[in-house]
This record gives sequence, structure tokens and C-alpha cells, in this order.
Amino acid sequence: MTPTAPSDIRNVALIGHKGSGKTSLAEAMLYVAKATPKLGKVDDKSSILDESAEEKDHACSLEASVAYLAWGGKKVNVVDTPGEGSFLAETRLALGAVDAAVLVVSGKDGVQPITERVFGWARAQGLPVIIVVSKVDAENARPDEVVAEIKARLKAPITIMEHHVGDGLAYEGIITLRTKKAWLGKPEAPNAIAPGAIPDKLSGALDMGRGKLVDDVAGTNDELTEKYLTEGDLTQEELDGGLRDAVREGKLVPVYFASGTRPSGIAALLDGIVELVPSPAAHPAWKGTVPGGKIGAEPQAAERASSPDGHVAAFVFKTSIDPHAGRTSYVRVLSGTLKADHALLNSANGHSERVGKIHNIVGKDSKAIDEAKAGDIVALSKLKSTLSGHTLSDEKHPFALNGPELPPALFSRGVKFEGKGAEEKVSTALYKLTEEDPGLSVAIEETTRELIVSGLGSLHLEITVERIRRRIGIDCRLGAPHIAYKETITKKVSGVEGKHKKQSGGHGQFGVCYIDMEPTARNEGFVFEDAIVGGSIPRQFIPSVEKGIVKSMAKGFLAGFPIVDVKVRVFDGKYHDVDSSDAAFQLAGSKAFKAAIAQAGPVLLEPVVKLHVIVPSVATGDVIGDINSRRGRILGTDSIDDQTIVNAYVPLSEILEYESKLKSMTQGKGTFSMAVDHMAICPPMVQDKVIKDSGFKHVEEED
Ligand SMILES: Nc1nc2c(ncn2[C@@H]2O[C@H](COP(=O)(O)OP(=O)(O)OP(=O)(O)O)[C@@H](O)[C@H]2O)c(=O)[nH]1
Ligand SMILES: [Mg+2]
Repeated sequence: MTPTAPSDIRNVALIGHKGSGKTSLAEAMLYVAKATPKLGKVDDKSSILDESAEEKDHACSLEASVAYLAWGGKKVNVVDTPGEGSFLAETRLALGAVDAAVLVVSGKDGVQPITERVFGWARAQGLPVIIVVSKVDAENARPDEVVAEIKARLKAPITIMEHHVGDGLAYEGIITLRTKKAWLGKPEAPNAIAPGAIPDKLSGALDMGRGKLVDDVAGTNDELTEKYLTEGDLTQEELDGGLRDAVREGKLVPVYFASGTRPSGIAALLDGIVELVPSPAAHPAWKGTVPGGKIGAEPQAAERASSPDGHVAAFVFKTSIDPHAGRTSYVRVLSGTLKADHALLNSANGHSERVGKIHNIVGKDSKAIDEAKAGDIVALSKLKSTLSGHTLSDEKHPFALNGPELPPALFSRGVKFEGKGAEEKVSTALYKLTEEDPGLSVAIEETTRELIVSGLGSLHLEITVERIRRRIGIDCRLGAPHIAYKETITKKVSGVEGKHKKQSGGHGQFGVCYIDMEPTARNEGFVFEDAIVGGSIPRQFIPSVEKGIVKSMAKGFLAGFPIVDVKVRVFDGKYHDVDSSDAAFQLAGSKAFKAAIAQAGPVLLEPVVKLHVIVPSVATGDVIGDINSRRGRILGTDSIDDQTIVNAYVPLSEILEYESKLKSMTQGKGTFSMAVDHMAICPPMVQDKVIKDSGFKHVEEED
């Protein structure tokens, strides 16, 4: 099979709130394009995209899935992503691998919190976006209201591409305004490329809709505006070209209507993707860095043209590990041509990876190919140490993509299990899972030796233990929540001494340092200033002082949480020609740091989430009262029709089990999303309780 040229590829990710119909839409696209022999359905567990046991159990996508189809002479790579807040790390990475996002908004439920969040990601990244209002055939569908909601809430420059004929149970199909085609009546069959003529009774709707579309397109470009004003219309070429440019530049967001389950509106959507989504050949140069520079030095910026001729580089956006088939890495070829049986450099860890076979993928099925050109999305099997988010590149011309930033994994809980030897098995299985799941991390608590899993939300952690139970047959459960507190200081202190002196026969140990300490701005981490003049601490021991301080910071002072946002200035010291050593100055640094922190007003910092809630307006009072009772701070409310949007900051520790509470306050109608936003100083009562519960004790340095 010859590799596909970049101009013949279209890459899209389906994004949206959970349950908005992304997987059903992707299944319909595959079926209508004859990439699959029958229509896969989420409800009867026949979806080839929601394929894992957990996805089938929960009837919801938990990871990104990849499939390709052929349409209009192009290879369309479709990435179906999860819409559940707990699994958005996969969605974030998928957006880093495509040329456009297809935002799916349920024609029944409208704009929901994750709709806004993922749309924001796509726009911030400069990705062209196409919106699909899905489920137009569902009972109680209200596509026109949903379009108004999209306009008001997403503040997107939308333009309507189709007229839907009826909605809900009276839905018949769509007519397209740009291409003037009709798909009415029966569900679309495979290769539904032969649309019918537009019936006379719809000619009024066509003219009106098309007039608006032409108007929208003309408004995006001075030349077209001029032409439109003088001639009153645009030619088909001008409309097509103007629309293509406006979508690529983000000036217009086209809106389609479809049903994934019927299926209907799919062929027109595929036509739209092929026509309007820019090919990888048009992708601006990828921005990244040259890995492997000097430690501590600013990495050197680099760019890679999205062309098959340059040096090869590929971005890994998804990893799956099958107990039998091993690891599969899904990559977007950024530049050059990827060849089977070649060695590449993993720029994240410096390892060499042998690319075995390259595959085109449809769900679990794959076809081997010899090479893949820039722009294509393919799967590589059996890489050894490559994870999602890494870049593979030519060994002689290394490149690391500036990939998307993942949402932080700050929901943490202990993992409980019973039985001899279980601990090792559970921890091995958990660490293995972190290689697949970019949003998951595992740690061992220092004091209790308890295994702690961290993820993006409670469901994430519940599904993690479910996966472990299924994979290794050990019954594990989640323990108490762990909040990722941090510690910091509030006052400046000057001239604090740290002295380490020991005389026990033979060589002694001697080192003294004097430091000043002050708080930095939030998120600055640690700043170390070397202000030693005149050799009061020999040069080679200044890094030792810093090392001692860094070690103490990791251990915490109040409750064992890492200390952050501190500046230390070392300005004086004493040494001994024979007895001073790296170890002695590390201990001196650590002692000075602890003495200083005790005087510097240490406090606990807690993670605070930004909460975004959409509720029926009648429930607004209850929802706000509840947020206030959780130490929340309301940032603002906004009402559209009979719904109210509430934005607030709430400490993470107060909002761990919000879902069930919101459901009960709103009869199941409220939806929310939350993401950790910043760290804030804990009120004294909360701080005292956390310190007490931590059971933290200082371990004195060895003297
Ligand atoms: N009537 C109707 N129902 C649909 C349509 N699309 C999806 N559904 C139903 O809506 C539910 C959710 O559909 P999914 O395709 O799993 O939604 P999703 O966006 O992939 O959801 P997540 O993977 O959880 O983010 C299922 O019960 C589908 O049968 C549609 O076009 N019409
Ligand atoms: Mg899905």
C-alpha cells in the first residue's frame, strides 16, 4: 500500500461533553464510508471504538480511539475522545495530533460544561473547529434552541451549513446550503454519496439559509465583502474558497446537524470535513525544542515543517498495552517519512526505539504499511519505553514537540487490598497502567507506605481500581481521599545560622552557613541566590548548601507536604580546611532552612478548583448556598433562558463528592466541570486539622 500524501489526509478529533454522541457519530461515519461492515452501537456494546470491558460496562468512552476511513478520495483519520471530565487527558493529547476539532453538541442537552472546556482548548490551540449538533432525531431534540445556546455561550462565530427538516421524532433529514444536496427520508446507507434533489417545498428554506451563509462568508474577507456588496452574491468558487479560508483561520465555525444512531447527515458532514478541514500540508511549522542540551540550560527552540521531505518526527498521543499484543503507540507523523524497521530517538528519555511495523487502524483492526508520510496518523507496535506525550525523531536530528499541557492529576486516594504478596502485584499493575493512562499517577506515601493513586476525578480512580481487579484478579478498593497540600512561608527572616559540627576521632565534620529567607510569588517554586563573597564558603560547597535545602523542602515542615514558593539567599558561612565536606554543608543548609522556616510563618496551601455549574434556574439558590457552605467563593452567575451558569472557586477538599449532591439538588438536571486552578492558604482551623491528621513528626538530621 503506498503511503498517503499529506494533501490527501484529513485529521479530526471528535470532542464534546460526555454522552453528546461522539462515539455514535464516529461509528456512523465509519459505517457510511464502508470502513466497517455494520453500524457499531454504544447501547448494545457493538461499538468498535468503545471497545474495552470498562467502556462497555459504563457505556462511555474512557480513552481516545482511532479509526480511518476513505471519503472523496481522501484518507480521513478520526480520533474519538472521551467527554467525561476524569478522562480528558486523552482528549487533550488527541487535540495535539489533529488539524481540526469536530465539537459534538447534543441537540437535546445543548451546551454543557465540558463542551465549553474542550472548545476553549481547541480555540486556544488555534485549531479550526466544526460543530455538529447531534441527536437531531432523538425525542425532545431542540436543535434550533441549541444553536442559539452555542452562539450565546460559546461566543463562536458560527455559520449554519444545513437546514434540518423537522426534529425529534418528526426528523426527516437535512439539505445542504453550500452544496445544495438533500438527504431525506431513509437512514443513510453505506457510501451514501448519491443524495436526492431538493424538493420544491424546501426551496424557500434553501434560499434563505444559503443567503445567510453567503453573507457570513463575505463578511470574513475584504475582497469578498466588496464583491458581495457590488454584485449581491458570490460564485460557488468564491463561497467555497472563502469558507475554507475562514474555517482555517478560525473566523467561522460551521455548524452541521446529524444523527449518529439513525444514521443521518453523515455523508454531508464527511463532505464538509474533506472540503473544509485543512490538510496536514497546510499545517504551520510545528514548534518544539532540540532535546539533549546542557543540564539546566534553556532548551534551544526548533521548528519542523509539516512536509514529508524533512527529518522524521512523530508525536505520540495515545498508548495502549494489551496483555497479549503488547504496547501500541498511536502517532501523528509531524514531519518527514516514518519507515518500518528504523531506529528513532525518544527525545523525552533519550532512549533509542526500533519502529517495528507501522499500522493503519480501525478500532482494534489494523493493516500493516511500510511507511507513513508527514500528516498521517498511524499505530506503532512494541515500542519499549515510549509514553503518550513523547516525541520520536531522527536520531541525528532530534526534536521534541511543544505538546499540549495536561490537566493536573490532583484527585488522590489510597488503594486498599488484602492478601499476601498482593502489594507487589497491585503496585506493578498500577505502574503499568500509568504507562497507558496519561492522566494517572502512582506514588507511595513516605510515612504510611500506602499506595496512592492520583487522577483527574473520582470516576477516574474508581475505574482504575476496576481495571486492576479485572487484570490481576486482586480485590482492591479505594481508601480515603488524599489532597495534594503544599507548604510555604509568609514572612521574611534574615541572618539564620545553620551549623553542622561533629568531632568523633579521625576527621571531623564542619560546615556553617547563614541564610535569609523570604516568600516568592505563587508558583515560583524555589529560588536560590548565591551571595557569598570572599570565599567564606568555598565554591564547591555552595551547591551542597542548596542540595541540603532542596532535600528539606521535599520533606515538609508542618505536615510533611512539599514546601514551595520560597527564596533563600546564602550570604555567609564558615569552613574548615580538613573537616568541611559536601555532606557537612548539606546538613548545614538543611539545618539553616529548618531554623529559618520555623520563624517565617509557615502555612499550608490547599488546591482550589474552578467550578463551572449549569443548573435549571429554580435550583440556583440551593446550588449557591451549597457552594458557600463548602468554603466556596462565587465568581459570577449568568442566566440564559431557564438555565443558570454559576462559576466559583472551591477548595478541592470540600468538593470531592459533588456529583451526587448536585444531582439531588437539581433532580439530576445539573451538570458541572471542575479543574484545579490555584493553591491558596488554608484557613487556620482547616490547617490545624490537616496537621493533626497527618501525624507528621520531624526527623532530626543525623549529627
Ligand atoms: N437518538 C439518538 N441517540 C443518540 C445519538 N447519538 C448518540 N445517542 C445516544 O446517546 C448516548 C451516548 O452516546 P455516545 O455516542 O456514547 O456519546 P459520547 O459522546 O461518545 O459519550 P462519552 O464517550 O461518554 O463522552 C447513547 O445511548 C447513544 O445511543 C443520536 O444521534 N440519536
Ligand atoms: Mg464516546
